[in-house]
Amino acid sequence: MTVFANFQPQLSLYFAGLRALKPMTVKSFRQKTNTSKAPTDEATAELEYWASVGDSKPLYGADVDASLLHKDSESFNLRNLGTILDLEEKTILGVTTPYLYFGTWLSTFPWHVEDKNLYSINFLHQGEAKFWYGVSAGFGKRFEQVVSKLLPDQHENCAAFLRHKSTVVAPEILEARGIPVVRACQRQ
Ligand SMILES: O=C(O)CCC(=O)C(=O)O
Repeated sequence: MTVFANFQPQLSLYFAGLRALKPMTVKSFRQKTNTSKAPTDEATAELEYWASVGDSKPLYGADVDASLLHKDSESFNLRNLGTILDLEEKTILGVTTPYLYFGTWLSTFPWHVEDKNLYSINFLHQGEAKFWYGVSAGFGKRFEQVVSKLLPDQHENCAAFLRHKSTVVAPEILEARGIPVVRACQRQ
């Protein structure tokens, strides 16, 4: 579950805490989350998202240790990508194994770089479009500086607070400070 609190009322800058809930079935997740739907038009959806996300407590079945792909599948098997990670003997959940995400309208994952600064691969099995924001690695330091300046208390508590995966910043805040943001809409 994602719990939102606005860091600064005048800016779209949020603390999003992922909180563990009791395990639930996919059926009950569906029942709990089928009340509101995203607008189909991407631009409207983006506007509505930023207008309402701060007041919402969206459920997100995030970081579920599972995969819908058959473990022996030879094509596009996220359990077996044939990368250098195959050499890692230890299991590192979400790194050497895939994570599964069950989302709904307003489900959000905070800004982050991937574990160990690795690349990430994401496959949308089913459902509505998923929207991504990204900042190129070349602007990574600047991103950290800008967000740290906007959140001095967080930065003082921990210089690596962005690693806590709990900060949600609207793209226009970054763009207004010279950080280009790329938008991608992922479909099934
Ligand atoms: O799918 C998400 O919401 C976040 C997952 C993630 O961290 C990633 O794939 O990079």
